[in-house]
Amino acid sequence: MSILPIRHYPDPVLKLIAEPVATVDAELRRLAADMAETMYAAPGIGLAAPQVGVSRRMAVIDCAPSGEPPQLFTLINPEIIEREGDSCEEEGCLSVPAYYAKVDRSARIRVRYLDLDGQTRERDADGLLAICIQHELDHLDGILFVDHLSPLKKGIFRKKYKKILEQQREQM
Ligand code: K1U
Ligand code: ZN
Repeated sequence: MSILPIRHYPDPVLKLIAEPVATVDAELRRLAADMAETMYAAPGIGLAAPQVGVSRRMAVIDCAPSGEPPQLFTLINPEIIEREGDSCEEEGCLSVPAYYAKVDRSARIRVRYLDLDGQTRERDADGLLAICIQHELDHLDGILFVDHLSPLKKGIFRKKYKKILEQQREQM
């Protein structure tokens, strides 16, 4: 398995609408394993294929609390088929380092997806898992969490992020 480089905003691959997966095969399973390794190494609780430069509709998630056994969840061609309630929690993104903001999401969702055997499955989610699924599905549609901010907050984000990138360049 390999740790893949994570693409950062404003990389254009993060703005693309990802292509549906046609076949769940060994090459896709290998990509899923590499994405999981990359997510755990980051560390993060989710990772979508466009974040490693692959514009395909697949994401990995593990929201297990630290110290508990891993609960790796791989979603291929996921779609949210039911939504209920509202939530507004702070989010981060491995493609937008060192920036965090509260985002409005649905509180409870039902997601339909293919698993790594190509079987169609459905799963209900709430709490952090529901938020993470919505965040990862946004990545598959070229949407970053900062795209949910008001124009005022997005302007503040752009200025802060420019400074974060400048500081990172100085440290290199
Ligand atoms: O998709 C991503 O960019 C991953 C992102 C997922 C996410 C985080 C928070 C709310 C919604 C979605 C992350 O994993 S950011 C890092 C993070 O949350 C984390 C890192 C270490 C320990 C625990 C959490
Ligand atoms: Zn993200």
